[in-house]
Amino acid sequence: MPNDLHPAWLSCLPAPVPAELTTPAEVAVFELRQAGIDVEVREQPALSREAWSLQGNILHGGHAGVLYGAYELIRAKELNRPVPGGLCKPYYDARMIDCWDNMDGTVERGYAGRSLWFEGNRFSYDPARIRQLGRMLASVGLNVLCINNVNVHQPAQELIDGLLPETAAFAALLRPFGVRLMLSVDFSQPMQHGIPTADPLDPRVQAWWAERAKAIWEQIPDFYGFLVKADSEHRPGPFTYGRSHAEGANMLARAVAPYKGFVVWRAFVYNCQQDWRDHSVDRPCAACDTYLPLDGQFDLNVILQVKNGPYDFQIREPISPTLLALHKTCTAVEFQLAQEYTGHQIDLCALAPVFHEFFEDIHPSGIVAIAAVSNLGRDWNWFGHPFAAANLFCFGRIAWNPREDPVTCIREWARLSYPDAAEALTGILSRSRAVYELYTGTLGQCWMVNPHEHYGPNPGGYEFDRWGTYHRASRDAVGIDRTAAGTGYVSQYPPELQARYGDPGTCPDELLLFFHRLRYDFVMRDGRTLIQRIYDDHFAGAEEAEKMAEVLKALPLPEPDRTEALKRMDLQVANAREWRDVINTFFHRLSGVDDAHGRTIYD
Ligand code: GCV
Repeated sequence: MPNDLHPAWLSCLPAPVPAELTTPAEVAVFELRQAGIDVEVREQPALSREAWSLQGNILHGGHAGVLYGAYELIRAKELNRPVPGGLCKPYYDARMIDCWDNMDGTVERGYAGRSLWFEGNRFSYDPARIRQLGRMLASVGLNVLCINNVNVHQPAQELIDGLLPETAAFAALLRPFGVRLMLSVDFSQPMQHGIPTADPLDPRVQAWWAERAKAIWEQIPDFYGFLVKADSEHRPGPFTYGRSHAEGANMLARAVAPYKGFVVWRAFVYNCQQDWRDHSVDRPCAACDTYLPLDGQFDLNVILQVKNGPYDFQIREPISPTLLALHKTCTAVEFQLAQEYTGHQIDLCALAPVFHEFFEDIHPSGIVAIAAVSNLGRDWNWFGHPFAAANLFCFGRIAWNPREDPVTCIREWARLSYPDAAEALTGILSRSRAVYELYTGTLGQCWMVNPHEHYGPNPGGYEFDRWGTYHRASRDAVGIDRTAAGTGYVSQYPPELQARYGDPGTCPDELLLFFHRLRYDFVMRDGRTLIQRIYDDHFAGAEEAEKMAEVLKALPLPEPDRTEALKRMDLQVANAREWRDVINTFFHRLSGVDDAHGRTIYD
């Protein structure tokens, strides 16, 4: 395939970065030269590692800053816009991509083919493609890559053990791009080495991790640290030993502290064995209930990584209250670029508005780092859908500067990638999340999706299951009452948000059924009844998807991207119709209320 090694937004840099370049400064010089930009690169140890500034025709920068500056200069030239003045530096020190790659070559929730670096339970990759990946990440300012699934399956434990030399060789490929390696670790790993426990307070366990950390940093001096999914969806963790997550995380943090390493500890902890009959347990409450009592107990090199919303990457969720409630803990927000619940990289769903909305509800300084689950894979175009590349691009731009405008980011990506179709594509992509939301989960309804696979409609799919993900639709009403009179979830928010969300009169329409259980005859702000709004939104979403397909067909896109995009668009249109008809029929059968406009609802 023509694009094989090239992400479209870097097509102005046709030559691959040569293997003999080993530092960001060398890569910066090479990239500027091939872009025809006559600027001298001067690395300045006095500047912070990632900062840069352009003074006259000298690009000054810290160790990786010179490379970030070079890519910004190249973008400015391509987009015909000025280079930002003054000192430029990222808002967050850690801008991470978490890959859920398994060593057998599969990718959990991966929609872009198999793993880029694992196959047959070992490392297996084309070094040129990994260098290209490093370039792609650096070009949008991303600087940490976790290469293995948070669900650590054998033999991924070997990455910090028997396979450490191979892991180190892989890390070396990313180093010239300022990208640091992170690994997911299994909390119970010492038990595979003759230690009968993984209790974090046991000195043998502590010594085992300390020895591993020493071995890792000896071979990978810029290693970032460990990512940990503990006591979550059956993964081992400190709860087994009656220990808290602060005790578990701090044990690892102390092992990595001598090397200035970090422990990124995921807060995705909830009861995944819930009884659907039990209305007293409300899954979105779980993270705050677990971590608020521990606020202030985590070591400074522990970063508690919290998903952006309290559930699990649904098309629309309120900001996670955990991120607003913790004031003495370092936190990171985790987004998902892999489109698990947002269309599997078949349906268009540009996520930049999701990142942007998040920062409307939290001051960026409330968290210390930012992460996203990868949408990359071995497919010829890296992302399955050629336009899914926009999600990595925009994530990088917003991770660098959380105040970046989402449409500007999308437009930049479109202009760099498909200059002849840029404006129309910007229009389509900027609307795509809203359209996906209309035909799938409008008004904050979550989880009406096919179980396990998470593509396509199934309103009963999770309703009588153990995952704590219910809509509880009945003959008269739908949604969960999460006010003080209901599950009380809303009280986890600061007062201003409690007031906004707690009253159906002020709660944004997009979150209405997330916070409230409402009758179908509830009258919305726009005068329509709730049931009519559900019908209207699903009809509108499917119709917009059809219109998007028409616009797309007319765009002058290069091949093979055009064929791939149109093929996926056809699937999206079919998916949107399916969602429209299944959801509308579901509610019509329950409520018995006809559509006010007499459109077809299949009973
Ligand atoms: C890696 C969801 C996904 C799982 C994922 C989990 C997580 O439940 O469906 O595949 O596991 O989130 O974030 O840990």
